[in-house]
Amino acid sequence: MTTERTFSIVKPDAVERNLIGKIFAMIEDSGLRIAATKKIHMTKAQAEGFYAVHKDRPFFNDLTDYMCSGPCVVSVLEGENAISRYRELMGATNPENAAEGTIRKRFAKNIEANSVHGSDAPETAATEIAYFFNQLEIVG
Ligand code: IDP
Repeated sequence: MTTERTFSIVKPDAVERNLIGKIFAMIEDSGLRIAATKKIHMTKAQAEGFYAVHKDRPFFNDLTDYMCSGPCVVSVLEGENAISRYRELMGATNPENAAEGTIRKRFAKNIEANSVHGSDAPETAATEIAYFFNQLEIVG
């Protein structure tokens, strides 16, 4: 059994539609714990830094515009196998392919405005958590 931390964003499309509580309820009902959370409004530069891995993709400019188009909620989630469990709870990137019962199936508007982000591996989780939180803000 491995207790892991993963990084989550409730993206601007979901915050705008007042869905923070419903998404947090799905996270907590899945057994994951919220170890840190805050509402922020990213700058374009912060969004570009966060998604730097996608800088050569055709959707990079639109994606980073969207991520700074309104506030979002960044969180650290904790639990056994938190990274893969949260990816499963989120559902596929494109909501048309997301399974029933997932956050994206329930709430995502389209492949870009897909309501949530979750880290895809331990290394990215560590980098993404450190991008937005310092150690004192995380209470497991
Ligand atoms: P993930 O969020 O499911 O891990 P990634 O492939 O890492 O998916 O893409 C990061 C984000 O970029 C997606 O969540 C989505 O917001 C956006 N994105 C991915 N593919 C496309 C696309 O083809 N068009 C527009 N936006 C996209």
